[in-house]
Amino acid sequence: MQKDLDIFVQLVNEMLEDEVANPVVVPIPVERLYDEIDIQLNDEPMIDEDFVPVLRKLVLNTPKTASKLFFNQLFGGRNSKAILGELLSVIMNNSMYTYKVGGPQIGVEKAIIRKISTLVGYDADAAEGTLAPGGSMTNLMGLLMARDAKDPNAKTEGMSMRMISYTSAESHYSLPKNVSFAGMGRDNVRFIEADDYGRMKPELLEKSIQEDIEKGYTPTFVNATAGTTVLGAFDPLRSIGEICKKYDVWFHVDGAYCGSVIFSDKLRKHIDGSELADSFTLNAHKMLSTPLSCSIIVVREKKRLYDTFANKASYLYQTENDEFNPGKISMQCGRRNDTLKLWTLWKSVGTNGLEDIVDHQFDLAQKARDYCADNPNYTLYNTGDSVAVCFNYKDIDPKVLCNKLYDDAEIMVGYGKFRDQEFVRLVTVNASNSHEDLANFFTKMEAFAEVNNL
Ligand code: ABU
Repeated sequence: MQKDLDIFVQLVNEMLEDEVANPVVVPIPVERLYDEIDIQLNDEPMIDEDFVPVLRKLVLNTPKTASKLFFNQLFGGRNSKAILGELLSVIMNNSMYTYKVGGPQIGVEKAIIRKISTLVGYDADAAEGTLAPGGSMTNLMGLLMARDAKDPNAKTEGMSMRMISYTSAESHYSLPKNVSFAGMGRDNVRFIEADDYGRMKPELLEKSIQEDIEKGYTPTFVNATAGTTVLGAFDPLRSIGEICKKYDVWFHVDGAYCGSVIFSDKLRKHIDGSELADSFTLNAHKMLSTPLSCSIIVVREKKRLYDTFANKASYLYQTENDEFNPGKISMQCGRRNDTLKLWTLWKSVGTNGLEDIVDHQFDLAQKARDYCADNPNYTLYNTGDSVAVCFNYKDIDPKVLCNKLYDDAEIMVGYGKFRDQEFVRLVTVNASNSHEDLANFFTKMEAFAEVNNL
């Protein structure tokens, strides 16, 4: 073990050093990947003297998602206290189904679930929650509970009614996928038009629900988004929640991206009405800076989790207190410890520190938007509180710009689309970035466009 730990420390140090000198990796074309790095598996063992250089090459050629020039996806950065927890959870290697096997780690998870439930606006004694490997999965859990709440026989006898789900046209792709997994049929998803800011129009949601009722269908699940994937927009939760209550439809909030505004006094207004939600997800690996993955779902009534996910297994549940046997409310059997990294971070910075992390990202985005707004070479496509900055520079095709920045190992940033308009989507979720780092992004990108005659 010690020898491999030494290799680990050595490689991490090399990687961190390299990341400063080369913040963006030169991409290896896919067709050359297996020629450039000895990835393929062999029958014969490899001694460390041969193996470590291969491992080093693999590590150093992997995209650097924590560098100051990574703005490509909805995660990034590196928080050392969170990493400390993550590394310990790997070494301890508990599975989070029972108290017998997870011990105090289960208590850590439950403490986090209680606190998040309270911040969402739930009664923590009535609420419950768990984790799954990513927002798509926690959203699926919300959907499955909605299906079973509407028809408890669905899980034993299969579907006997046409259950309809509703989501904004700007929401994450997991919803239609999950609907098919749940046996509810992709054709039974209604994509509700969003307004000019990318927020679901509640009046169109209500109209769509009424139309389905008239057709004899069963409105079952409404997915509202706190932080849409491209624009980072917030659906109006209170209005949507009231409609759900009126028509007895499960109200889920996909806050995977920006649900972490629950920590911010200044920004919580964007999820006003969250307490009306039946279920609420948030990904700490997005705005809270933990390593992937840390996706949490909290549910207003704990019974809902048990109704859908409870299971029996005498070989597993060998202690009495099921409250501390979270396998009973999980989609998984073996489940890695995804909460310790959030706990080590939370303990060390306090709830106020998490608020600072969240606020800082919005602040970075606002400064970047101000820069674009003040510069005639830029066109901005989103305004207001959002950790996405959607813009075009001069009349450069955003696809061409982003792809060339990537190919030339300059900057990792992606593009997105709202309605028919395509643009660069700069995401400011790396909380260790400073205003200077954002300024550097623009300087570098402008110089690159100039030099390359874009
Ligand atoms: N849920 C992650 C979405 C990926 C992205 O747009 O960055």
